[in-house]
Amino acid sequence: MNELVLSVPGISCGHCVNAITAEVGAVPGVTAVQVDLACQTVRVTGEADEAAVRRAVREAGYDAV
Ligand SMILES: [Cu+2]
Repeated sequence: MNELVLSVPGISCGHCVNAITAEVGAVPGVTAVQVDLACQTVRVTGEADEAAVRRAVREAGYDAV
């Protein structure tokens, strides 16, 4: 992957943004994480394994659609 955009309906506040940014940012190969609170999307840039990114979102407590 170079860029992956996930829809994560559970994002509702700055805490969610911080939690997801921290978990996904820790995935090997991820170079940037942008969480859009208004659109409830997570844009991930880098050469990371998509399954690992999705797992990180889950570990943060959210479900990617
Ligand atoms: Cu929140």
